[in-house]
Amino acid sequence: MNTTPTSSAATFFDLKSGLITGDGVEESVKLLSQLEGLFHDEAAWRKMDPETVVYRVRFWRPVPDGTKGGLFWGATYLEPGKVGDEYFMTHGHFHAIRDRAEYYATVSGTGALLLMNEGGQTWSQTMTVGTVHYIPGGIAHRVVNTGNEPLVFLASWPSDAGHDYASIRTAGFGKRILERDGMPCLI
Ligand code: S6P
Ligand code: ZN
Repeated sequence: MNTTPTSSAATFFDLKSGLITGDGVEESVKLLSQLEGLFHDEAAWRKMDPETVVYRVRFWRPVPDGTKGGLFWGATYLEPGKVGDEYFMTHGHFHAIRDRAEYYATVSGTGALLLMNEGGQTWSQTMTVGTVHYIPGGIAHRVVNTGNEPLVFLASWPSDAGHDYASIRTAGFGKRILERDGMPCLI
C-alpha cells in the first residue's frame, strides 16, 4: 500500500501543553453520555451532566486510515473528575488488528495506564510527566486520570491498527482504579 503522506507540511506539538496543531490535525471529543455502561456506579453516572467533556483527542493521520506500514500520532487531554468513586478514564480498546503495538508518553498530569490481555488479566503502570509506555500487540489499553489537573499524553500507533471498542463494552477491564481513603487503588 502507498504510505506516502498526503501533505508535506509538518504538524506542531507544544511541549508544555501537549497541544498538537497544524494542517490536517483532527479532533474528537468524548462526552460522559458516550461512556454509558463503562463506570461501575451507574446511579452516579446518571446524576451527572451528560454533556460533561471527559476527554479530547487531537490526532494526525498523514496517510489514510487502514494503510499498512504507516503511523499515526496524537495527544489525549483527559479531564480530572470522578463518577462516584471512579476516576475519569478513556473508553479503552484493543486494536482491531490484534498484533499492532503502540507508544504512550505522558506530557502532564498523573494517572494510570490500565493494560489487559485477551484473557482478562489486568495490570497498571503509573503515568507521570515523562513516562513512556510501550503497549504490546494484543493488549487492551485505557488511561485513568487520578490527579486534579488534566492528564495529557502522546500516542503513536500503526495506521492499520483500527480500534475494537465492542470487546471492552461487553466484557470491560478485569480491574478498575477506584478512590479509597482519598487514594487511587487498583481493584
Ligand atoms: C489510539 C490511541 C489513543 C486513544 C485515545 C482515546 O490507538 O490509543 O489515541 O484513541 O487515548 O482513547 P479511546 O479508548 O477512547 O480510543
Ligand atoms: Zn490504541
